[in-house]
Amino acid sequence: MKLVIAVIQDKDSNRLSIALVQEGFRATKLASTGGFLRAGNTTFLIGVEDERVHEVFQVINNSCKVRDQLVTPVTPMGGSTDSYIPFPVEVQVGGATVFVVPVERFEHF
Ligand code: 2BA
Repeated sequence: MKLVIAVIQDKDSNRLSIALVQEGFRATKLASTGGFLRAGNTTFLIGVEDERVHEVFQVINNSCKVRDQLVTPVTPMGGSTDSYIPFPVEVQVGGATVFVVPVERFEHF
C-alpha cells in the first residue's frame, strides 16, 4: 500500500474530491498553506493499493490545472533593501505537487 500526498490549489479541490470518489478512492482533505506564497492550498492524503497508484496520478492530473500567480516578494531577490520597491513577479503554481510514501501497516477499525 502507498500513501499519496498531493498538494494542490484550493480552486481544484472540489473537482479532485468528486473525481476520487467517482473512481472509488478514499481520501482525506487538509487545509494547508504554501511556504512560499503563504496562501492557502489543499493537501490530499490518499491511501491506495500499489497497483492503483498510477490511476490516482491520472485522476490528479485530469483535475488540477497549472496557473500563473502574481506574488510580491517581501525582500529583494539579492541586493540590499535600500530603496527597495516591492514589485510583483509571476510564478507558475501547480497543477499538483505529489509525494508517494510506502505504508508499513494499515488498520481500519
Ligand atoms: P508555495 O510554497 O506557496 O509555492 C507556490 C509556487 O511558488 C510554487 O508552485 C513555485 O512555482 C513557486 N515557488 C515556491 N518556492 C519558490 C522559491 N523558493 N523560489 C521561487 N519560486 C518558488 P509549485 O511548485 O506548484 O508548489 C505549489 C505548492 O506545493 C507550494 O506552495 C507548497 O505548498 C507545495 N510544495 C511544493 N514543493 C514542495 C516540497 N518540495 N515539499 C513540500 N511542499 C511542496
